[in-house]
Amino acid sequence: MVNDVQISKTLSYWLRHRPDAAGLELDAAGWAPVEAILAALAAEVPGTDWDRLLEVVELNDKRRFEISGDAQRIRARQGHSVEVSGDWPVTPPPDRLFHGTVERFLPAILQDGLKPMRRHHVHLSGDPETATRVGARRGQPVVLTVVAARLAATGVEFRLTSNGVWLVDRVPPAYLERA
Ligand code: HQG
Repeated sequence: MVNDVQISKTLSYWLRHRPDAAGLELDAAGWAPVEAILAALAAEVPGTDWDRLLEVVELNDKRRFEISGDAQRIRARQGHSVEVSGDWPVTPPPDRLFHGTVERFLPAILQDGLKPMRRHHVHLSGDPETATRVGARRGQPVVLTVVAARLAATGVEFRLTSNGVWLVDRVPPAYLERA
């Protein structure tokens, strides 16, 4: 039996990185037709239907996916490597935001700042606990504080997704402190 996490990973892969792998095309804002996703999922995981998809989307630990109001379309809320025009609102950040990483990346980060790497944006968390969990995906977590309000005052745009992730193009080293 394929579990929800496996289905979620498959959806992330298609909706963030490789829509072509499922024969899908995303629109400019990252939406794919639910019908096409269901057809692709059913080919991968026999028996996956609308109810199962809804369960995976609704029970998802990080609310990674969003279904449109008319239930016709689905998209990943963030994390894309394919070109999508994020339409999250520019939002004034709090004084401080947090980024979880690991020690081995620190020399490069302190020299070049935080870069989006393979994604579209640098992902920041609103609290250090969440950032700790993000860093822990790669090893012993290290949490960096981003002096966000001061960076925003220089004209850098911060966007807030509907599941509470802060997105920014990059963070220069002068705006980073070790938490
Ligand atoms: C690091 C997951 C060297 C950065 C998580 C990170 C999050 C640099 C890695 C979301 C660097 C990129 C995002 C530089 C940044 N030199 N390394 N200049 N700048 N890095 O996965 O923030 O489960 O793209 O510290 O929970 O780890 O996918 O970003 O370690 O919310 O929904 O390069 O992804 O959510 O890694 O994670 P990622 P992230 P999901």
